[in-house]
Amino acid sequence: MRRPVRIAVTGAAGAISNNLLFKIASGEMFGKDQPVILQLIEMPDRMEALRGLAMELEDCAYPLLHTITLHDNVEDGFNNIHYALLIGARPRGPGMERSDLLESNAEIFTRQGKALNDHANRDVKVLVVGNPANTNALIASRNAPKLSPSQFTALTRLDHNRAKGILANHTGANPKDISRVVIWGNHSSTQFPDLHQATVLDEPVMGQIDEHWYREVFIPKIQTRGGEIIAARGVSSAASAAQAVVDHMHDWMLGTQPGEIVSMGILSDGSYGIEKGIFYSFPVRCDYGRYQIVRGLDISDWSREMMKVTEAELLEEKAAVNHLLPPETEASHQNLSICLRSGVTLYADGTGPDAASKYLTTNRVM
Ligand code: NAX
Repeated sequence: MRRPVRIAVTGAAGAISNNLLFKIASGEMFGKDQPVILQLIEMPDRMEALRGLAMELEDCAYPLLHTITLHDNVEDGFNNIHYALLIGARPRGPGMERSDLLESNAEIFTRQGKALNDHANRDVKVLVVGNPANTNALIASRNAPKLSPSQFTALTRLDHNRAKGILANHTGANPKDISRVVIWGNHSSTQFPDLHQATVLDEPVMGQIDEHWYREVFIPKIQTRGGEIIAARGVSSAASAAQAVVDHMHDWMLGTQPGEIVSMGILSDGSYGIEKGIFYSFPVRCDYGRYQIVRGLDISDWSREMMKVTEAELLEEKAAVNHLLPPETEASHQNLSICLRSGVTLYADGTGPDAASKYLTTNRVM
């Protein structure tokens, strides 16, 4: 049996977490041989609800659930963690402007970035879920000078999974037979769900769907799916978001399927002409806790325009919080090279300068 890993979850008594924690404790995220310690963090007034949730987790008698600890502050909650799932965020209230939302979350994620820097394991891997997820990830990362920006990611896997699920429904295929879907950009309605390299049973998707349906129905549907769910349910996506968190972390640590691409919000290194220094969703492959941007995908002029629209929104978000970003981490966020993040550059067909070299194949030592 492996040594347990420490996983911190913020917003732990919230709706996403209510669905997520049971999946983590049952081994769905990191495998059936990986014990977990859950360090659950909530606002002080939600601690009683959190205690109830912890009792339920205990009552499931999960063999892999080593310990649960409850915290009303991130400084304690992040102590020695290997993983941080940052779900809690300030929701948009009535009459609140977008810039107010960005600012109030900036406070939360500044504190969390600092707490990760000071209290987490040096190798901590961070997933930001709380919205605006991409810019919150940037704020946390910029406030953690001792950590590499490559340790921070933002969730766009829900959008990725939505694209697969809705395409499966449209084509009659099983989602498992759909590959190489890509979400570019922001987790917002400007995101670009790209099917140009997607396949169904190894055949290009674009040859099997109507271009008009793709542009006029599919893309807006993915972009506004979150709102559609709120309108129908009265509350936002929770179970599907929890599944996306599991998939994101699972693939990051245990690897993507051979030939598969997944979407992750990560610090742009300038790939595909996207401005450096923002957290942008790219096509990636993962292996043993590393991820590489899949390079060399064909981008048409139309796609490039779509990618630029969502890039522009992220640059605007960054500009709105720029005065809150510490200047001393500017350089590290402008100069993240692919090498630092991955060691190798992979191309769309799986080859690359280092294609012959083997990855590290030992189990990760915690
Ligand atoms: P809930 O309102 O059900 O739960 C949020 C919980 O976070 C609350 O219990 C609250 O007390 C807690 N919280 C707030 N600030 C905190 C802080 N500073 N420290 C610790 N806990 C804190 O929301 P839920 O439905 O769980 O959604 C959580 C976040 O995920 C929201 O920001 C939401 O917009 C975002 N989402 C992001 C998605 C993505 O794909 N990136 C998809 C799903 C979701 O919309």
